[in-house]
Amino acid sequence: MDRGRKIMNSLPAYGELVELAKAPYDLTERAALNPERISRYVCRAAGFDLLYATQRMDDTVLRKLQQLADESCAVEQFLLMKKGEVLNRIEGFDSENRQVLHTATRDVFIDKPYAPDATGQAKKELEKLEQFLAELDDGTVSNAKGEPFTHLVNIGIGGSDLGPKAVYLALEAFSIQGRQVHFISNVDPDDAAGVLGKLDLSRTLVNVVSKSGSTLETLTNEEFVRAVFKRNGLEPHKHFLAVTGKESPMDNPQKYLRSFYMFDYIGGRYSSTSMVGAVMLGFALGYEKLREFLRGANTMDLAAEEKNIRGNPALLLAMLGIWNHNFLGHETVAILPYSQALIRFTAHLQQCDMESNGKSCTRSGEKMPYQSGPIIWGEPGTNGQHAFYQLLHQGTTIVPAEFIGFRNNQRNEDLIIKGSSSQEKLLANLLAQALAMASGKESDNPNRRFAGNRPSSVLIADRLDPFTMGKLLALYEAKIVLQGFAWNINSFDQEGVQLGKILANRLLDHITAKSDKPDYSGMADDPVGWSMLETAGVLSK
Ligand code: G6Q
Repeated sequence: MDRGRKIMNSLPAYGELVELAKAPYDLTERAALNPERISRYVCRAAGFDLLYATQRMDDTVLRKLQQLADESCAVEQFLLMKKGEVLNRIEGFDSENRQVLHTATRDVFIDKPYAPDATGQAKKELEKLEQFLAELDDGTVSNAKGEPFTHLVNIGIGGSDLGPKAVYLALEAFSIQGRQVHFISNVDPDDAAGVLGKLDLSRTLVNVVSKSGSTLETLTNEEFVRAVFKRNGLEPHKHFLAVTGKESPMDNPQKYLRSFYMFDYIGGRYSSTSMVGAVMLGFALGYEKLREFLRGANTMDLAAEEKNIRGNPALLLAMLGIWNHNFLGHETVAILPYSQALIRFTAHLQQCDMESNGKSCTRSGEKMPYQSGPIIWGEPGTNGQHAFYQLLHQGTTIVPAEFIGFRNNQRNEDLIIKGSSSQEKLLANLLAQALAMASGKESDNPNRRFAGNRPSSVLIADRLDPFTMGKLLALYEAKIVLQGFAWNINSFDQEGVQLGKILANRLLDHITAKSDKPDYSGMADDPVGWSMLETAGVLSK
């Protein structure tokens, strides 16, 4: 089988899309957004409605996007990924060289998982977690006074923080009464002190999460928090949990109340459904709701195998994103959830998308001849409406938007004020924004003129519960990797992050006088002008 790996602009559909992009569908024409168009361009799958009539496309563009997806074998490669193909590689160059199996962590409830070994390992960890959660519930595990643990502090950074935090906040409404999770990620001592200062430490678990077990911020914060526990007369090994890779420097069960593992083939930013997210989420929600969340992710992983772009929301979002970015030339994407619970979801996607697809070479090491990942940003609506939406409507830069909304609220508490509930107000605002961006508004007054033709998609589900959140997370993960396959890039490494880490460590060695001068080996001399910083006194206390 042709497994893709072709440069996207060499595919036949590419040139045709370039031509079509010269005159994209005009959403500002009278009746351009008619009921027929709106009902024609809805993708209904896995409990989501994805409305995309407000994109600048028509059937011809859609057919060509389908062709581009087919020619790049995006879905086939997604399936190969799930089955354990080594995809984390740049051919002919020194690079990572691994399977990419985050989907295996949620294949745990199906009879014939795609990657049985990886799913077997995930199951084992999940069983350990189920047991631990049961012991917390029945009091077998408790604090020194026999009281239950009520708080959990999660220490981790990047992929070991952003996804878990986004998912926890999304589902906090479903927490077991009396349990709360808190997060420390930055190596800023005020972050840690601020979080700890609010807690009864005697009833607090600390979950240290680091796949490598060697991340400076996380290890520093772990020591910091251990010192505070000791100062308060508490024994850290009776409060601290570890989630790490086997044989990492943190793989030392004596130091921890429990140790859980995640595996090499799960990338940090895709790790929310591994123990990285599961330990924290299981504590907060309980095992059954954790299962629902994983089941949701699995449901979307299956839906993302559909080859028809009209029936696969992840593929549709991916290809519409490519249309807007590569062909219509829009450089950023705003992800705008109309749900306060999704307050950190865009931040998580910022990492997942930009770290995955912010690449400049193809999987054969050639310089990218077209744009790879866009800049991702956004905030929940309606707050964003009172901040940056001015630019979305009238700015000189066009920003395609992805709106996310829910028909029902999470907490079953709402009030009709002036004829509508708050939830209805939220949804009405979301839809109004998408329509206004698309249609625009003519006026003789240039200051009141809205050019329109600002594309968006609207993703709607019934309610943000654990099952739906699992689906939403997996939908975006699949969108990101499908785009990466179409662009023919390695979406699973992050060399760009490593350089800064190395330099910071060398600089710290210098500051702590372990070396006379910063070590610039392998780099241009004094690449960031540290000697200048020193002369200017920036590095001294
Ligand atoms: C994600 C990245 C990165 C990583 C952090 C934390 O894909 O690899 O964000 O998650 O650097 O790494 P550790 O989990 O190893 O501490």
